[in-house]
Amino acid sequence: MKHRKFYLSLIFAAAIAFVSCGEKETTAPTETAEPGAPAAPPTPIDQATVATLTGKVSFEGAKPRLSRLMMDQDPVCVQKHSGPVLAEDGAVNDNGTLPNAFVYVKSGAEKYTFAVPSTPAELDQDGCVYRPHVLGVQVGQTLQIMTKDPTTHNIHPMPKNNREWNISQAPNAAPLEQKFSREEIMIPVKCNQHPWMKAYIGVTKNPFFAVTSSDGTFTIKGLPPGDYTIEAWTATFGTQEQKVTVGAKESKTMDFKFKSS
Ligand SMILES: [Cu+2]
Repeated sequence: MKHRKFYLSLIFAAAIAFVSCGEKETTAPTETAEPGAPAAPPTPIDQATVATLTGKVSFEGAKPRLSRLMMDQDPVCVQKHSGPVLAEDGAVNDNGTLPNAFVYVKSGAEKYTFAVPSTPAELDQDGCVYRPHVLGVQVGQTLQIMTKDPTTHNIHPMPKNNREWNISQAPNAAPLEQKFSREEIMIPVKCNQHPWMKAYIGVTKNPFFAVTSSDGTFTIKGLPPGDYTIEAWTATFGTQEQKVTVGAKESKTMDFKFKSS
């Protein structure tokens, strides 16, 4: 009987050790654009003819109740905030518009090849939340991930169309640099250490995207004259698309209206 108890407790201890290990880290060598494929030169675009698209993403109906992010398991995260922190998915701005809508050219720009921006897109971790909550990068563009927190994060994008990876980042560690090789709307990002941490990355082949902020507006500049399908993506209220034709030097507006489901 004594032996049995001993073995049972051994199994129990092993199980605990297994669980506390959590998800294993996968190493992620930086991806280049398309493996083996030479990068095509960018299509020349006459900047004197480009158009601008601006608009607003609004919301109609009852605002969802936002859940509180429970950070208690890591006191360091709690200490960085002066009060409760609410989830960002489903948030509605005071003026009835939506923040964190990803508005982008879904089709119409395929005939162009665009230069990959030399400046990296940035994803920060501050107070154990991702900043920004929603961001866009171009295929092949460097995404730089920083931390301001005195705790270890484990950044874990969960793509369907790109390669999945997760990497730990200790306090004061140098920024991580990663690239995505295929377009994907949207890649959810979690943290394996802090289950409430959430972000979304839109990976596009063109530079025509914007994220709405506290006023719900967006601006997409530099559009060559032509026909486009524009999509507005939201984490909570679905997606909508609209078609637009822009002429040379034209400034057009396009508004999206989402409703409570
Ligand atoms: Cu974290």
